Amino acid sequence: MSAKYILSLLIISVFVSCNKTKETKELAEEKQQPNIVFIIADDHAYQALSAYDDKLMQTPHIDRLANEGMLFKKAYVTNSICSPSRAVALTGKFSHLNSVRDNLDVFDTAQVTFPKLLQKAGYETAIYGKWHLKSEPKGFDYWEVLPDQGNYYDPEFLTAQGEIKEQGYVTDVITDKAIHYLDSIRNKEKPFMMMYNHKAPHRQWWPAMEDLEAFKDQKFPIPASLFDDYNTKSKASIEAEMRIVDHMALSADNTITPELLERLNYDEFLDWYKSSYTERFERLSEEQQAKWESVYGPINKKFEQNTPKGKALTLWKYQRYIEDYLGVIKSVDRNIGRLLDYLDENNLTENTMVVYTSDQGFFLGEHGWFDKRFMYEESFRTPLLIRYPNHINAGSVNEDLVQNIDFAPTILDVAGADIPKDIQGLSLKPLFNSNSSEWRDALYYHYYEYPGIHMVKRHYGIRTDRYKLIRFYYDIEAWELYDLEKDPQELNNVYNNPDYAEVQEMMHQRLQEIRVQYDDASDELNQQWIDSDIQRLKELGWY
Ligand code: SGN
Ligand code: CA
Repeated sequence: MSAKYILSLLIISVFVSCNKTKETKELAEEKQQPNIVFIIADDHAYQALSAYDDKLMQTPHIDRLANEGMLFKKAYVTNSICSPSRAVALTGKFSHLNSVRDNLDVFDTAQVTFPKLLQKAGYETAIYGKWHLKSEPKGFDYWEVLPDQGNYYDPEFLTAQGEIKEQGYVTDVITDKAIHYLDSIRNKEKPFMMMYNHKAPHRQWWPAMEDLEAFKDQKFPIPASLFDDYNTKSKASIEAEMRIVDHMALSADNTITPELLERLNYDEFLDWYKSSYTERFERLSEEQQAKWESVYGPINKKFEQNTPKGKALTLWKYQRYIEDYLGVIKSVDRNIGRLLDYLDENNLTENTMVVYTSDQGFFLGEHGWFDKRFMYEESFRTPLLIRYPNHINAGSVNEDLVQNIDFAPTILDVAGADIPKDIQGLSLKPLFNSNSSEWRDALYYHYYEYPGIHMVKRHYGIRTDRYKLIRFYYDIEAWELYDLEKDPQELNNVYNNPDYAEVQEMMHQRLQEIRVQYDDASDELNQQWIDSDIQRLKELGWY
């Protein structure tokens, strides 16, 4: 054997073995199922998340997910209210198919959910924080969830072993639990999927002690539509009970003490709010109460000396509202930072997809409102940030129409699990590399909780990239059409405007198609929902 021959054999074998190592590594990487941290905040408006908009506050820790991953600019929900939205996230199906159309419905845990499918695919699953689906969580190896809406201070948790009460501020406590799971509970041989769901920033907005003064006296920009008179809209807007000036409680929401309100002969429209304020206050320790009074005492004093009326009251309440709402988000941001630091310090960042979203958006004074429920942008749209190193380029932005029905299929896809055929959402994975040219061109929406708190009428509708068509029904029959390009604030309903005749016809057609596509086109079934909802309200004595 010549030296030349031996040398070439050597080179070939080195090349082959290198290639083999590469192949095995690639295969292993391919097979390696990523961990998933799925974060759903409650009522977090994109207007209060600086990756979207920094006019109100900075959220540097949440922003990390956009800086190191992808910011979805057109993410929406199917039904802008808590329990329905969570049921959509778990199932990938619209409300009429997943058993939860409003906050009174009980989630049917016998149905297929993405956590159950992940368990079958070899994952360990856990959930900490807000659940709000009434039935006991299923499909989770570990769970500790807030009963119903939960409490901000010293919150109770439901666990497989029964109810427990913790000390501390809810956002810190949920994060402690999540980190404890990652550190000491989970099976480190398995990939994990952890839902880490915040109560914050849900009403009533009680910030952590350290954030009580975070936004004190900061002047916030006034939304252009704070004094909207809804003159082109249907009466669904005027009849909704969510105007800051008329329906936000001075006590429970704006921290004016019930004693002061009584002294001022101020007739709070619901006595429940006063007792709710007092009950919450009594949950605080003496030390916390003293701190609370040191911050809110002077605010009460000023209010007494110079009680705002009329337009000044709207502006005063708006200011108080935003101060506390943002204060509550400060703690969410800080705690997301803690969790991301934990992932960094424990070598988990690289192989973990982190998703941050909210159960829906929120009105921060737009149209004079707080709360959500409407198909208007501030409530329909929701934040969505996804970091997935090596799969999503840092700092990317997506502008496709995505929706919370897409969470379940995306997570299953990323985990390498099969996506059931009856899931209605789409995996977002193809969007991770680019804005896909083949993507849906419209979103469907359906809201049901009426009559109910905030009195937002039942409605459904469709949104394309440019237009939105809404039908309000039940004790009203009204259509609204918006040109979102010309009127992004939705102040000018152009339904029946001759200039939009063709658009209107096209949108009616698209709406009918999308109702058929998502299996929600039966007026008969819709009437049955109404009848059973009203029957339930009567049984509860609420109607
Ligand atoms: C509570 C709030 C409402 C809110 C619902 C539903 N009132 O009832 O303002 O719309 O929850 O919110 S409160 O004074 O009790 O806070 S959801 O996010 O759970 O759907
Ligand atoms: Ca919510």
